[in-house]
Amino acid sequence: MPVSRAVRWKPLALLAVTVAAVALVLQVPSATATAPSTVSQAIGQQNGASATVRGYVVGQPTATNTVVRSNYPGDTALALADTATETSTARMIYVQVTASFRAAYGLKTTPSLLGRQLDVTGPLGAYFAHPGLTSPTAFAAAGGSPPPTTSTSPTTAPPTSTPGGPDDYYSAATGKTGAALKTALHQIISTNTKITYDQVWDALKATDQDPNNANNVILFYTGVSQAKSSNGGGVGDWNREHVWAKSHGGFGTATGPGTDLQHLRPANVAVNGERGDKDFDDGGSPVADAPGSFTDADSWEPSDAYKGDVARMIFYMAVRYEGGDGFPDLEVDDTVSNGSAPFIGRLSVLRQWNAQDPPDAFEQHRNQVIYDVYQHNRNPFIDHPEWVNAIWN
Ligand SMILES: [Ca+2]
Ligand SMILES: [Ca+2]
Ligand SMILES: [Ca+2]
Repeated sequence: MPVSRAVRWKPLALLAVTVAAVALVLQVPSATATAPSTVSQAIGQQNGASATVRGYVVGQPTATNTVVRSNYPGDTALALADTATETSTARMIYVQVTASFRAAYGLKTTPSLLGRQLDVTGPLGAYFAHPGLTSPTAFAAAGGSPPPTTSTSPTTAPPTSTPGGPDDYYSAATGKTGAALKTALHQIISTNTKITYDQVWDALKATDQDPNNANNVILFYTGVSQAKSSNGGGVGDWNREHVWAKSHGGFGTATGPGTDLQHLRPANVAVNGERGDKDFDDGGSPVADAPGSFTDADSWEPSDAYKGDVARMIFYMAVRYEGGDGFPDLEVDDTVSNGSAPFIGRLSVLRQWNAQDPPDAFEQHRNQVIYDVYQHNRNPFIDHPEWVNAIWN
């Protein structure tokens, strides 16, 4: 069983590695010793000499063969790898984070470090009985943040990378496009464990936990950090927002689409009510309770930070629900007047939102928690945003 399950950005990570490799090659003629070592090189140079190692933060080592990617127990160690997607501890180096660096380079205090590229300087030697770097003398950002995503052309075959779960999670979808890709993904993601509507409360407290405050959740549409305990139906409480409005198909809150965590988010009660069951589209008047959001009589436009999240949840629902399990076939269309039909729009705008707001660490993390803990299925469009255009074009 893999000891960590990275959310992978393989093509872009490979691109970044390629760029780094080219940069190294370009420095060969001068033969300077200043170029940082790769993690792979550092693993092979466990000789006690000081070196600067460049790698992506892929988690916190807690034992020789264990690296965790959430619920970090402390700020004392990092695992670095040559790609942000690495899951094999054999290709990681374990870095001790000594006291003076913990505030800035500890994962418990700064969980957003995950996926960042760092340069760390110090003697190369075993740590946790594993290739490592201990007693560091310097940490620095290498300038690399998690590689942004881009959309591929609809005619481009999907990449063969396998994000998230087990290495073969998406193997049945490899090389497919269009309807064949949608069918393959439906089969992959439809074996999920289902939870009750009451269980959704506690699940959201985990999936949407504030990375900087374990007592809070981050509310959808507003980004407000609010006490987990303030869930309910009163003014100022948070409740369970169905991003695919449950009236679109009338599936209610029976165990099924109405309890599927992949499109449920904690939201302010008033904001949830104002969104109501509207389709999604650009335009309207500003929403006072949700700065950056707009609405009019027939549609809702979330603020920019949530546009891609909304799109990927809607596309997930369209693939997950194809008329089986006694529930309607949910589909995306290009209108905003769907009423109670099992459709949501507007397709062209949702495609655009997916491209302009790529998955971030929070969205990836909640997909992982849903996969690891609750439903054991994944939103393929968080792992592969380019698959939206491979199916809907
Ligand atoms: Ca409208
Ligand atoms: Ca977002
Ligand atoms: Ca469908």
